[in-house]
Amino acid sequence: MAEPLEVKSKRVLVVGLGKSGVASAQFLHERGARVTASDAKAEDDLRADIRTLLDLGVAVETGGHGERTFRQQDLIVVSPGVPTNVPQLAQACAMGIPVIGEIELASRFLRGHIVAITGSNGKTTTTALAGDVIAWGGYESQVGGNIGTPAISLVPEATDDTYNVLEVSSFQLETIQTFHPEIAVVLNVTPDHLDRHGSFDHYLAAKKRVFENQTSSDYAVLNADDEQAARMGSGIKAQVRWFSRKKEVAQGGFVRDGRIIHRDDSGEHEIMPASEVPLQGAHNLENVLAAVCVGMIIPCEPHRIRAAVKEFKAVEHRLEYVATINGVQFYNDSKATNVDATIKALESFPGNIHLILGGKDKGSPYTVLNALLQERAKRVYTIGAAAAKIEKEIAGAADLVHAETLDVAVRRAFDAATPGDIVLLAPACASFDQFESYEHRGRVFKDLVHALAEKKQAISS
Ligand code: UMA
Repeated sequence: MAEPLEVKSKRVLVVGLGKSGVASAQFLHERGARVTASDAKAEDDLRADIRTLLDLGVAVETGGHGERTFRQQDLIVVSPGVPTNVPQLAQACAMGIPVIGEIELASRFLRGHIVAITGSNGKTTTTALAGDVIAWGGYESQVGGNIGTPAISLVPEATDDTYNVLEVSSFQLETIQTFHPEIAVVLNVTPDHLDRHGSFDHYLAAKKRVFENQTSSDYAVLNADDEQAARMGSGIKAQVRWFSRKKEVAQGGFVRDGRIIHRDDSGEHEIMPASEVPLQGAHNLENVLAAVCVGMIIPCEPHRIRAAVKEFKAVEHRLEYVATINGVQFYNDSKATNVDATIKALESFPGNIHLILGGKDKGSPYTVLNALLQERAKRVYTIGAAAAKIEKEIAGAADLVHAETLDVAVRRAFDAATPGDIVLLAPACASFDQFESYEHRGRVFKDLVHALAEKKQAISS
């Protein structure tokens, strides 16, 4: 466990009042800190979220970040969605005021072990699965971080024996100091969040920070099939376990003759037939291999790892099956918030795909989708602010329908689809132009599909 942080009677500013900020402010207040919170949004837009804080007597600044508010602090805790180059924050940093992220704050107080899982795609599924593997293995485990439950909210339940399995994003890794996972997993790194990080190199550098406080008694679990993840194996202190779905690795998880095998100093262990993996897509086999490596490091017995994987259900909004209407299958992959995730979603189906694309652009090119669109997509329906850019970049690769909204996209896709077709929401964009979050977008999609199913049923009965 990292050196605890003394916050009692300290002036602490929490920046950003989403889930992370509200949970951090509450936690810090309970620990005796003199908490102020600041958010760029107007009070009316935050009212529901900050009620608890106001009831506790936390000072809340809304509608912008005051320069003076930032100056008068002993510590600043920043939410992942707040860029570190916000001028008030940069100025506070220059004045020597410590600025840490919520994940760093949590790690100072979390008892037990930390398993950190990062990557551009698959981290939510792998985090949930690794949490299950550890629990099936007979250990206490809890899951949080970028997956949706702020890590700071895990503190009350954690004991010295708990495995805290944290999904960590590049945003969260940007503001760590002593964050020290015993096991750090990097699944893959492909362009994402370039609007925030400025360049792929900066994004990659943030991801790499997951290893920076590890020692030779810790583990790094890396994808040997991913160019960037594979490169991370050199120059880190931790012991490396590899995983690959394409080749055998000396230490780690791989597939041989359709069976998942793990090899380490203790020898080879067969975990399970790959056909038992209940998740769609080659990328999910990688996620399973990563979770197997985590399980074997801890160590969990192979038959228990097998049981955990077999019982695992797809995470909501991650290539989630929604319904079949008149022979047309609907899948919700709202969590595909970048181009690479959309590629993985397209690769999961052999063809006849009606793809819904669009939302808030994140600066990566959509042209990389073109070969797969040509091969597998019947039609693309564009929505949201990025629609024009997408239409320009994928022109000629698939039939295009400018749908504008999700509602129109679902209806137009269903009208055009024939039995055996797939309607896939895998938008390659953030959701914030038309929705509160990717979860909100996914729920709206599912509601639209269920409403369509009810309507069709009413007509046919
Ligand atoms: N805000 C400011 N000033 C700014 C910018 C934002 O005050 O300059 C305020 C906003 O007005 C808003 C608040 O900050 O009120 C939002 O903070 P936040 O975006 O950090 O939101 P949280 O609800 O705390 O959610 C965060 C993660 N969000 C982001 O990283 C953008 C959630 O990941 C995470 O689940 C949650 O903490 C719990 O750990 C979401 C995400 O999209 C799912 N993550 C990205 C991804 O997966 O690609 C990284």
